[in-house]
Amino acid sequence: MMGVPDTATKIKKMEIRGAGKIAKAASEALREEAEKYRGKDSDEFILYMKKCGNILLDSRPTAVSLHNGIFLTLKDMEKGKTVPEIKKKIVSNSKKFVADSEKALKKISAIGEKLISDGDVILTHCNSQAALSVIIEAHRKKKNIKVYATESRPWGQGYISSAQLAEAGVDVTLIIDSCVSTVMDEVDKVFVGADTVTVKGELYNKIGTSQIAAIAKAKKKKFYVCCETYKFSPVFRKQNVIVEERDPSEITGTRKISGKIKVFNPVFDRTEPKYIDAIITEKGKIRPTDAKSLSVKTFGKEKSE
Ligand code: RI2
Repeated sequence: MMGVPDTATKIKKMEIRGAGKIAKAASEALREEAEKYRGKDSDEFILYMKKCGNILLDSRPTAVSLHNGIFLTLKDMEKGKTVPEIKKKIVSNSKKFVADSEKALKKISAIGEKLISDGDVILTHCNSQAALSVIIEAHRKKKNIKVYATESRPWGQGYISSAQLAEAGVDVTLIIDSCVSTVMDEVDKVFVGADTVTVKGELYNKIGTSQIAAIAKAKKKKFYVCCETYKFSPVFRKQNVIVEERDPSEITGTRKISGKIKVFNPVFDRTEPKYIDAIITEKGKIRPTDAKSLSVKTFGKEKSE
């Protein structure tokens, strides 16, 4: 069990990573923090939990899953009149959020695998549990598929994806990110995850995703996004999505470079809706143009407009 500060540090350092995993870890940390709270004053408790939520929120700025996970865990806590009542609400919200996330992944895999045909060559980028669950489900359904997994520099999440796919028995080939164009002629479909989907249907996902989408479009290949609805973003409707930039050393590693050279290390990029064929969620397969109505259904009109 980890408290809020430990969880926030682990998320910041990428020891816990992936849009879904950070949201679940944040929700569980809030639950733990609530359970161990010993004070008696309900107003102080609410303030304390909000502070905890903000600490977690600051750990990574781009994935709206983190915001939504925290929001849904602390939702309606003010309705509790006493500390035990507030605790009960937070604990049940958190359990529901984590259970719903797991159920959502199962539904996404069932919906998404139908888009995969026997003999398909698939490309995936970075490490998305939602995208991998779809691919692995297709394999489980005995579809003969081949997967290219990009290395996903600088963190190399493609090594995790390749290992997970190989472990599941999928025929997987690891490629460097700049090999995407080379293999795209052979690829039939691209499946990626999401850190944030805006109400305009734009996708924010691992750096390099937009290049892959553009190459897929140019070569008339399908491009699918797999994500739970808590990655849809009512909060970013007015403000722009903040794209996280991380330390240059993540790119340069141990190489010595001149101090005159600047290094730019954005973690995510924006893929325009026109490149996306469909977004696969637990509520069904939608077009990017339907992102707003799904957001309204999920988070309410007021938040999503
Ligand atoms: P799931 C990851 O971010 C990748 O961008 C991945 O596509 C996305 O989260 C969604 O992952 P990072 O934490 O929630 O590796 O589908 O920077 O697992």
